[in-house]
Amino acid sequence: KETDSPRLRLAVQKKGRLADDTFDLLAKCGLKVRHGRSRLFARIDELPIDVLLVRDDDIPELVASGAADAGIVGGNVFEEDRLTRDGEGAVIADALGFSRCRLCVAVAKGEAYAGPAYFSGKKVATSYPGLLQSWLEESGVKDAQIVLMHGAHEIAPRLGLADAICDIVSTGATLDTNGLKVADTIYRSEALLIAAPGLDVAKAEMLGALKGRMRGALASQHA
Ligand code: PRT
Ligand code: ZN
Repeated sequence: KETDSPRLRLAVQKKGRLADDTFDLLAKCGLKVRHGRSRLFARIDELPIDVLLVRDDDIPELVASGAADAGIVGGNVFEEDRLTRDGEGAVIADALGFSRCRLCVAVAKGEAYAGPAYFSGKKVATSYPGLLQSWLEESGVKDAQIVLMHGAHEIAPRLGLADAICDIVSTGATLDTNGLKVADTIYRSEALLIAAPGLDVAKAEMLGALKGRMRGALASQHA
């Protein structure tokens, strides 16, 4: 029976910036995502794939744990998970080239910024403590304080919560409106196809087929 044949479970963002690009890519691959009654699952008929619709932040853990076999997630979210997790994480199957953005440290426009040493003794608000910490360490800054925030970082300096922020920048408009400027880029992000560690042969083959279609779709797009 059909129910016995294995299907690949792919975790994608349900709604948001990444979701739009992800559904576009699947469509260009000739894959129609058929939404059923469930708000959590959708189905692809052209390939044996079930789509799990979730918050982007949950994708690395779902894939690392094997609850999903694969996922599409921003490099920023994947890398932050990798730097802050205990135990084995998901692995990168491919870089997809869309949803590009930068993770930047930003300071007030009036500040003179000459390099990472600026952050010595400063407070930096972010929801990326792992990526920020590792950049500070690589840059030799030992006494900066990381203030964990889950949104609206750009107002932290005005509120006196922090001296600087570390957040995703795309056009730079958000920083500009809040009187901030990019000091340094600490990570360049694009969407990644990630996979559970130790996929069995059947699922690895399905993932390979999906990856092949994605490569084809992305190549014809850039041709
Ligand atoms: O609900 P859920 O948790 O799933 O979504 P989310 O709100 O956490 O994420 P979402 O949909 O905003 O972003 C998903 C992914 O898109 C991110 O993890 C990045 O990989 C990528 N991406 C690309 C961005 C941006 N561009 C972006 N501009 N993510 C966030 N932003 C935000 C940024 O945080 C800042 O507030 O946009 C603002 C800056 O944009 P500019 O254009 O003003 O510079
Ligand atoms: Zn999120």
